[in-house]
Amino acid sequence: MSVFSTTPNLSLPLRSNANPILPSPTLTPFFGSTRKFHSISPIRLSNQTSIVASVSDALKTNTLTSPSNLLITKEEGLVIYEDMILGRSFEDMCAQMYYRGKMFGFVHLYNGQEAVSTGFIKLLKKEDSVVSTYRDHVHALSKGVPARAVMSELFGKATGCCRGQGGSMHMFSKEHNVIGGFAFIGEGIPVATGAAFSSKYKREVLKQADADYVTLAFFGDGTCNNGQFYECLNMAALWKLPIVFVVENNLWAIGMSHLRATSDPQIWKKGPAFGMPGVHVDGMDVLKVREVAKEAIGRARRGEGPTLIECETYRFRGHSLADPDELRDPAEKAHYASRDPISALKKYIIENKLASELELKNIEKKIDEVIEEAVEFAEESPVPHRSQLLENVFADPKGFGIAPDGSYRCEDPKFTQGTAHV
Ligand SMILES: Cc1ncc(C[n+]2csc(CCOP(=O)(O)OP(=O)(O)O)c2C)c(N)n1
Ligand SMILES: [Mg+2]
Repeated sequence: MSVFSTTPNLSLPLRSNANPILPSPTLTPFFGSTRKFHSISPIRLSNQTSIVASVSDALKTNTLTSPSNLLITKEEGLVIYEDMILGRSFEDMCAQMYYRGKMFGFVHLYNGQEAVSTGFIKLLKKEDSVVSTYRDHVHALSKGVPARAVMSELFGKATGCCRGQGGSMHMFSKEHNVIGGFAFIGEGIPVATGAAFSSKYKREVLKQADADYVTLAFFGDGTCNNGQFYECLNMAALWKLPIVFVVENNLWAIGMSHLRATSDPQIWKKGPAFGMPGVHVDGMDVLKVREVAKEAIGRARRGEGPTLIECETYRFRGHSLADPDELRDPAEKAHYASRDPISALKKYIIENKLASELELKNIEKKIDEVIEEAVEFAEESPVPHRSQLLENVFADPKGFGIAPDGSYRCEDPKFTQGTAHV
């Protein structure tokens, strides 16, 4: 059963009452503290075929037709659980290390949003690419970058995945096809679109039959008010690129409520406007995320084009570790805390007897060790050599960073005093 039709069709989207984003007489907790959404009149239901469908309806059907009645196997459940625990524990350790002064600059944690990273990235092949934002540690971990390389990067050490030159907001790993965390919002979207273009070019122009690689572009709700988002939706739809645009709608852009910042809060609707499917999914439910992700990644891999997916999620901490998080309503925070995606998955696994409490405890223990080891590794690693400063800044640092005699100008004691002749 397809979660959404693959036939582009610009007719009015079919909406369902099961879709939690439908306007309702009482404000749904998802919409947080503003009242604006009340003013939008409900969209008429129709039987028209559409490129947008309710995920929860599709899942109901899926559950009924699946032979085991379960959405995942035991093995899949354990992989997903481990990845979500890894993301959460890693970020909790980051907070500790940040407040102990081990990291520099801004650090944005992902707690609460794990179902999105895990639900999507664990379905990818190694050759597939991921592009992230400044909230990127967990995307890198899900894609297989070792925790020690991410932690070391955060410590600014030479053994980090960017040799200490990127830091928290710029995770990158060529080996794992993590093609960047981006600090400027929206900046990663064109990069992801370019990666998807290169995959299509290799397959269709260079005739590399196995080049069916997919790119996932992750970004936030606030970023959807940025022009690069629209330009890239257009290009991706026009050229049928193998990309999935994954919006992590956590309701807030720093301290700006999504509802106050955008003319139409239903981001998924922007997909059909460009001729691609737009899907809305409960981003606190990893199994639902996984279902829509499977469909969208499959579509992209088959050459059927891009998809826009809006994941309704929530961050459990402030915008960054420098944010005291005093703006958001405590009732809203409590509501989402009660919908913790990790506890929900644990409940599903136990209730459906996919694994025992002990098996899950063992995973948690194993991850604790991984994180401890990552911190030790980062602590003991050397800082980068100063000469590394200019590497990857200029294609050819000679003439600027490198003096005619081949020495690095930054190693000249006068360089830091600002008196070197550069
Ligand atoms: C081009 C640009 N403009 C402004 C900023 C400042 N800024 C940093 S984070 C942020 C909010 C982004 O919110 P959202 O896209 O919802 O992501 P979230 O932090 O919620 O994950 C803004 C405006 C920026 N980083 N880049
Ligand atoms: Mg946001």
